[in-house]
Amino acid sequence: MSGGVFPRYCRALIFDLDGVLTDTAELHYRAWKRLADEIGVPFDERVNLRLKGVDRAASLDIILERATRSYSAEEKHALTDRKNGYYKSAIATFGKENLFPGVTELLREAHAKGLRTALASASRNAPALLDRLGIAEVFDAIADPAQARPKPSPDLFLAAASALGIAPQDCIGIEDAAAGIAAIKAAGMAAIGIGDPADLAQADAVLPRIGDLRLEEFILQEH
Ligand code: B16
Ligand code: MG
Repeated sequence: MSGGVFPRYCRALIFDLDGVLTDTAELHYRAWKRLADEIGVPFDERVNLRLKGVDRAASLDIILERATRSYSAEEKHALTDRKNGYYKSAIATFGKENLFPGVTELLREAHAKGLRTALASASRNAPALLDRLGIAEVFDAIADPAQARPKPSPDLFLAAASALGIAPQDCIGIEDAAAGIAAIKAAGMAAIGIGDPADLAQADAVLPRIGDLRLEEFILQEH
């Protein structure tokens, strides 16, 4: 455990969804890529890194930075709807088997250790996705992205901690996106990044996969 950064007695884990619990980050990318190709705007994995954890409207604005013309609010609305349709078709067949390896065990172990768990996803599709993944009942709280400023604002993580009734400094946030790690740090929590340390420099620890997370390395029990 890295001294001083992680809470001495952690009480809650606050999870991002896309890219942390399941591989929808790739499906968001493919849906945006399809849309960008259709409207002739260059878009690649590098630009996509900036979209991770960022809400739908702001993601489109980032993609349209490379457009050769401007788009009206109505056109943008139609484009985000189109992308969301592609994304929803992609997750229509999702089930428990789409959870990343180790997620079920991690959530079970967290509860066995007396930790509370919450979700801080920017995705409006999160509740439907949790249902499909069979873990909707597992979370003690789910922050509502409609009531929060988008990441890197701390709002989603603060709302999750507040719904749990736990102080932010007693929580650990888990994220795959640079914007999400920034949100966790802005909320005053310790941050575990999932992915490449080069992309998640602000995280307090980075693991390649959620299945590599060993709670005992971060959590001390009170007795
Ligand atoms: P939706 P997370 C985020 O989810 C995704 O990382 C991001 O790519 C997506 O644009 C955003 O949700 C909004 O999703 O279009 O479904 O509302 O990583 O915060 O769980
Ligand atoms: Mg994510």
